[in-house]
Amino acid sequence: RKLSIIGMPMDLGQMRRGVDMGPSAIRYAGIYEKLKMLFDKIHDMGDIQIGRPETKVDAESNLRNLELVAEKSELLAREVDKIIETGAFPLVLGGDHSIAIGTLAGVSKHYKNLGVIWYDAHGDLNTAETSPSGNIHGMPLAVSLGLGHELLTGIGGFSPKVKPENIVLIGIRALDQGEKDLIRKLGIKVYTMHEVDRLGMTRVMEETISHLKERTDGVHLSLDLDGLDPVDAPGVGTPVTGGISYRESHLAMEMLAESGIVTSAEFVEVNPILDEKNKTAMAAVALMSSLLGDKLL
Ligand code: DIR
Ligand code: MN
Ligand code: MN
Ligand code: MN
Repeated sequence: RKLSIIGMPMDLGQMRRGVDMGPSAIRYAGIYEKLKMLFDKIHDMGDIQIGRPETKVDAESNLRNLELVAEKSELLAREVDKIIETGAFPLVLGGDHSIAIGTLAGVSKHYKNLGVIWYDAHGDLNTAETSPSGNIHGMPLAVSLGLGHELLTGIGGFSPKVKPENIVLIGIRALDQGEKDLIRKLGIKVYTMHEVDRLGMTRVMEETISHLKERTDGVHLSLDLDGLDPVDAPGVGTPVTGGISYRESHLAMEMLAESGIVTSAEFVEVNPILDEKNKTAMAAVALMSSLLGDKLL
């Protein structure tokens, strides 16, 4: 079993600087030491080069940093694609959640029916038309469904990357009106915090796993640290109270590990500038190790 880690230090999908330091913060939190006993081989491929581009708002679409996000996502897609071709499990470190556009473009070409678990406070289902912010990190799941600016949906040379029935959202507690409409229209499976409270994480994950097992040939986990409660993950750009606890998140990761369905993952929105002593990156590393099979006994 092989693991390849790749950092995507991109903060262009939203307005708060510092999330570009996410990959460094996660490495500093001991990712290599925590994961090395779980794999025969770990290859840290380093970071995609983002540079220090100036923020530009696309005049026509009102999208912030559209061209840059598209260009850098194409680079990530290619690297993720290559990782899968070497037979390794790709683990992508963000960066804001716009990086999922590139990750999913790279992953999706290897599966006929890719499943996606979107673990997040937000739906990330906006398009330029519905977005209240113009921030691309609120759009990657819509883009992967083939909805949005063609510079983004066209990354990797094909679209869509995922079908609506193969998506499960977990931890949702902040949706814009356009996102609600889209969820209803496409019938996307969503476990909001209401369902997490009501059913408990065990049942949420049992249902998620059996739903995806039936219909997919690979599953990508896209975990936004703001899915967790800000008490457990304070270092994120858009915290929302009333989130999933650290313990519930561990349980979710352990159940995914047991199921064996997850074939790629990314951990995004870690912003060490906004954090308390790197707590959020440490939570990310702990969750990754549970996801990838770490057990106490
Ligand atoms: C909001 C916030 N829905 C937007 N999205 C965030 O800007 O589209 N996603 N924070 O993680
Ligand atoms: Mn390939
Ligand atoms: Mn997100
Ligand atoms: Mn979020």
